[in-house]
Amino acid sequence: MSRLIVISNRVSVPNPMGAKGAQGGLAVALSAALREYGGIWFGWSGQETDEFTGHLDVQRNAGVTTATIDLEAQDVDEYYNGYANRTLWPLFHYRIDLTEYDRNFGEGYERVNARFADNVAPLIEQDDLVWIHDYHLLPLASLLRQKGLKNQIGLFLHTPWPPARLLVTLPFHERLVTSMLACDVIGFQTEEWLESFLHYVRKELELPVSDDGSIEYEGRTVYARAFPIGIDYDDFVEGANSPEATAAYEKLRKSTRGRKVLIGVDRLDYSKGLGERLDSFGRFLTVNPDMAKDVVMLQIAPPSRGDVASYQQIREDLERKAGHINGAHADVAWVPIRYVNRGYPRTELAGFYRAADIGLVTPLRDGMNLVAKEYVAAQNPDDPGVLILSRFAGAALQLSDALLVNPMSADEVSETIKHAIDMPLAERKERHAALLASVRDEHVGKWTDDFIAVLANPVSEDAAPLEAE
Ligand code: ADQ
Repeated sequence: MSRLIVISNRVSVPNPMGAKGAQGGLAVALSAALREYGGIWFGWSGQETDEFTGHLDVQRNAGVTTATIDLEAQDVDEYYNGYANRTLWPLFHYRIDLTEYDRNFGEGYERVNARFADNVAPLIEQDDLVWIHDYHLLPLASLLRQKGLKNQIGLFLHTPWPPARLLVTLPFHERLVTSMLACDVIGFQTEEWLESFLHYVRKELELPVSDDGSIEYEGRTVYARAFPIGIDYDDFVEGANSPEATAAYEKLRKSTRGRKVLIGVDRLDYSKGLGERLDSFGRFLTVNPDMAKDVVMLQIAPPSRGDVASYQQIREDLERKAGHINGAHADVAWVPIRYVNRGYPRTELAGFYRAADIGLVTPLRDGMNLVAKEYVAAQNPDDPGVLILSRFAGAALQLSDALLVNPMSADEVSETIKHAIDMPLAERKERHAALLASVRDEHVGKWTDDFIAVLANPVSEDAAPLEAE
């Protein structure tokens, strides 16, 4: 059997003690695949070094081998904070207003991808399957090919793929996308992002794309497909029933004193629609003064990418907005928004989800969104909460039994909150049962298996052909 080489910007080292909940669902699933196939997980350590040496820190923990490199401060600035998070991330989330085009970022991105290629290539053996992750490493496959690698190489993009009209604002966009075609398999979260990618390939690169999503390029076939990611369902449900989750559940229920609880859980990122969400809740309070004091919103938003100015800005904006709404509506015994800037262990988070009557997941654009799936998995099936989900999250394609909303419309979201509060138990149970079946069946272990199966044999009959436009 082939080994598996996973390459991603950061590497999640499994806890040697095998502590539950220490890794997120994606990391757990990739670790499980690495245990099954053997192989290595390669990436950046997260550490900086004065001078890049390519020194590999190789570790083996809980049956998984990881190999990491340190990067120079300039690399981190130009590649990670720069091209990845100030150019590609906003562009891929349709925010050309926030996208920065700086030639140094582009050079840093190519330099670090070349450093990845130089240092991972010697670790790759003849029959290994190579699985590259995300927007940080789009050109890596082509750099590995330049070194003579003939292995099967797959790339999975966790973000959306933007419409061609936006992507063409990126200098050297053809070169970037063409470099991705050095892969054998390119995976997207949903059919929507896949179609968008294929449209770009047809229109801008003028390459033939067949009905099954395969692209002919330089005498090779590149196979593009959607692989919707899921959560580690069994593990999450187990966590939701743990004593830690029960304690968190009780803490939140007790402190909210029988009020309806709305919950939002997101990395502090402009793509998550946090400002629009607070505005929508503010609108709800204004339009429904009779109900206002019977609801509380808990927004958990741990800071991320704090070195990037747009993230510092959104943090300030949200603090101001939450303060403003609370100032306008609170009284001595009740504050409508609890706004918390920290992370919680997964079990505790599961208890909070379960205690919440409404899950508010309203990103402006999201590759998939796992919080929506976690909220569904954490509910009590006999008395489940209601999921309000942005139609612009990839997850909306699978979770169509949620209350789907346009997160840009405060009126629509406010009305939907009222609808969710009034929803009878029978309808809540019916919707939840349908959502739960999808979350349970499309779990993250299935996602790794599906991707690896197609990577190992892209043209097999199992590789369900898809409809292209
Ligand atoms: P993210 O943008 O990070 O992921 P998401 O899919 O929602 O978004 O995953 C966030 C994860 O972080 C969830 O597992 C959530 O529980 C956890 N988390 C958030 N806040 C937390 C807190 N306060 N404490 C602890 N944990 C917290 C990217 C893409 C998504 C895609 C995923 C996976 O942007 O679209 O779904 O990758 O492919």
